[in-house]
Amino acid sequence: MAFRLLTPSFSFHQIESPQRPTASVAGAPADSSLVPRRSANYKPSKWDSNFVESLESDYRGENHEMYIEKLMGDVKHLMKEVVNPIEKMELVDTIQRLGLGYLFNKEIKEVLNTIASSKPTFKTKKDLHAVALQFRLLRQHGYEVSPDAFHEFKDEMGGFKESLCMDIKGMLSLYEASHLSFQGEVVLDEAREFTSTHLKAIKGNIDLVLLKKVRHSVEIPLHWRMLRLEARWYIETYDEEDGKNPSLAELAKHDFNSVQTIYQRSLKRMSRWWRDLGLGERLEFSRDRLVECFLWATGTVFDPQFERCREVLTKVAQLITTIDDVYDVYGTLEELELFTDAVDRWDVRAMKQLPEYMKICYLALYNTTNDIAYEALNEEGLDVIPYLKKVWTDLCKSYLVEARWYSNGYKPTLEEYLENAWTSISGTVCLVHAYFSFGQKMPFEALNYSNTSSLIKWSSMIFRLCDDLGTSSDEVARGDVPKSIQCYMYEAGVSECVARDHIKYLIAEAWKKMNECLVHDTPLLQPLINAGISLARTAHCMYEHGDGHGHGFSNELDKKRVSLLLAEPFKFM
Ligand code: 0FV
Ligand code: MN
Ligand code: MN
Ligand code: MN
Ligand code: MN
Repeated sequence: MAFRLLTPSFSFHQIESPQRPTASVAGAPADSSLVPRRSANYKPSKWDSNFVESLESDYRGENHEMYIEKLMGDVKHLMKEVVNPIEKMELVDTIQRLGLGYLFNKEIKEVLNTIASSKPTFKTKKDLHAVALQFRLLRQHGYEVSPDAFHEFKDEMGGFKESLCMDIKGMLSLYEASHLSFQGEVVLDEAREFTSTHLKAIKGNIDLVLLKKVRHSVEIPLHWRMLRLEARWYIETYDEEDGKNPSLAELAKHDFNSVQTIYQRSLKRMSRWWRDLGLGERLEFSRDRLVECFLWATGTVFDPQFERCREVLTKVAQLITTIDDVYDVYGTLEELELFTDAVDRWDVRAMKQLPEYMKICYLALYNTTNDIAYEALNEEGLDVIPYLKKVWTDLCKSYLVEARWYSNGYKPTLEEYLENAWTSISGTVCLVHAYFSFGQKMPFEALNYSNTSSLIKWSSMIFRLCDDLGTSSDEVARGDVPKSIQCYMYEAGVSECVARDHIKYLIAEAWKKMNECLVHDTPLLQPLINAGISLARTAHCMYEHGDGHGHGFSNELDKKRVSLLLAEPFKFM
């Protein structure tokens, strides 16, 4: 594994006045207005800060909380009442899809323990939906479970039985289950191929709600979907189902609204933070994407109780966005060398060596990071500065590698590109900051566990590959290093279309490696594992219709999604 967060050295504390010949001799260019610079023509933010800061929801107060408590009691009762194992699993699945899983952790665990320890009956062994649902739920929750049961559904020739095509519910379950595969689980690769072909071919004349679910899933499978948006969609879909449970439907809407209130409160704070910082206005060439960054943060860590973590992620994502533009759009190579060196020194005196526009950027980074570290020290007694400094330094060094490649016209191989690009996408910066912001005292050494570093690496890889699919056309047109698609086109001599398919294949392979991280016996790391998976899911969502981040949701569909998530509560008659 190439990635290791080694215990950082404390050398920067000891060195009082480091000798940095490049920095002190070169200094800032005399007149930076004479330097030719690229432009990305980024549009201003789509979200007016007055609008954002005026968001106000009525869903708060004691009565509302008491009503939620009562509905929760109904649902717990329901979970006890249901005895049929298939119905039990369906109930768990529904609760999770409605976005309510976090309220019933204990009850869900009990159900899954029962399911995991009971032997399948003859009847359930033949029920594709039951077998697939059981596999998906158990694997998602980290139980050891084998996909061998799916061989039951094959014919003598070794393929899946054609008669399964009649069982659309079963096929849909198998399709969703196949996305939880590990490397080498061939039966699940075959299952994915088989089900997606048949599900895509469905024309209609089936139950309308089922058809809606099929269309939704073949677009993006459940396992790859950003949870909060999925909850919003599913709450609406569940309402149309014949067999819905009214208490569950009601609870889902009320809970969604109450979580939305928490998000709004945070978003307003973040909007003020960003406005007060004034960095977006000062650096006109850079993307002002605070609301989008908040969406990234919400996608990555959605649990209402992790408010601090979401706010840290929002700040970090906006700083990443700004600094990425410094490297990709505005900065000259000489300036970027200086900035990278300054971050590596992590010393406020390093500002002296920077041009004006970089000074403000550097100090914003330095102060914000130190504030985040202050909170971890104050709340959990953890000195996290060496870790935060390390991830920022690694990020800037990987940005610099790309800037040098661009400046030399160098075309890396796909492998060489990805070895750097999984760092330059910033997933490590996000996840390490998240790790120290869950409000628990997290052990430093756990960042080096092979499971943790693998999770961070493959989550970042998916993030990078999705980003390249969504953003590289504009980047290459503007002037940038070849991204994964272009690297593969040169290397394999294929068309863009073929290269894109190859990148999609790499995304699916990366998911397998990340799924392997689900099985672990360190409950303390569960929030980080959830965040890693959710970051990858959010990347799928942000780049589904192109560059959702850079273009700031100019697409109406994307814009509507933000509004549903952050601004529009469910209404009641
Ligand atoms: C960089 O986009 C950017 F702003 C990202 C990755 C979003 C920030 C969100 C989080 C950190 C969660 P761009 O496509 O310019 O990135 P590259 O690396 O391709 O320059
Ligand atoms: Mn779509
Ligand atoms: Mn960029
Ligand atoms: Mn970049
Ligand atoms: Mn990009």
